[in-house]
Amino acid sequence: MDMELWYTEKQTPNFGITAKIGKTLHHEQTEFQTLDVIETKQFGNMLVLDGMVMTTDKDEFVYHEMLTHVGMFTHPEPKRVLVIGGGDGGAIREVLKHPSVETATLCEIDRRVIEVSQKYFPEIAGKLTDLRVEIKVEDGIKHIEANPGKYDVILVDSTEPVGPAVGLFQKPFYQGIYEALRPGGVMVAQTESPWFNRELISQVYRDISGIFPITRLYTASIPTYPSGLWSFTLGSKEMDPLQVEESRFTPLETKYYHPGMHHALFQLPRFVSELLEQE
Ligand code: AAT
Repeated sequence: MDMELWYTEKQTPNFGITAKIGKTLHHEQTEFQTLDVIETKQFGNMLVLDGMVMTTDKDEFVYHEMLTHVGMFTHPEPKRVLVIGGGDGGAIREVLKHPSVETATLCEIDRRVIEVSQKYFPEIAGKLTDLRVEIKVEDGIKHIEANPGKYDVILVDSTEPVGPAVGLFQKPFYQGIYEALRPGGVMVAQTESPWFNRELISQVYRDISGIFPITRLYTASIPTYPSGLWSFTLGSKEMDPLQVEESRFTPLETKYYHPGMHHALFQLPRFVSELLEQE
């Protein structure tokens, strides 16, 4: 008789997501976190850090495209781009689709995430060997401090605010990002679920609004992330993403993002936009 194996991520103390699984392809305790790669029947290979789903073969495109292209098209000519976290390489792959990019720097704290992704997620990590890519294995907070005025776009592709990622959700880090950006610079951070992380979204929006002249929030549907609805917060020094002209959008091969949705993204459902009302 076939044994049925299921994996559950307890996303909150009261709710979770369950997937039928095949083999566990990899398991280790790294210097920073537990790292698992599991075969799932529905979503292909799944990367799990500290018991939380980071990415899967089947739905990774939504997260990586949406983290990347909204900010990249908001900047008039992004040449130097930094991804903080994102050791699976998915955001870097999307960044490289923009012809203006000269260097795409990945700053990932855990070398093992990069190495294991290259082995089990070739479609996601495949572009990490591109000549424009520079890999720094270090803490994003330190990297930002050491590189003022260097980047055009900074994408924060971080784990949830636990362990080494706690500081990546705090105001001094966003101030550091502001300083690491050149004039006209744009940042985008993944900012968790509007269902389960309401205070965090409000707080991050308030913090980024206190630093950047333009702050915008948008969402995307990501089935394997908690609640399936995910938020991203964009901070911009000059350009409002709502003012991006049609002529700016060069055609890209994507599966979720397209220029026609760019302006509409900022029309939020009411239960999300109310998170952004500042007292
Ligand atoms: N696209 C991949 C999805 C991720 S991975 C987030 C990465 O951030 C991890 O590989 C982790 O090692 C790295 N990281 C954590 N803290 C730091 C830090 N201080 N500096 C640099 N890298 C860091 C994120 C998915 C988020 C949503 C999941 N529900």
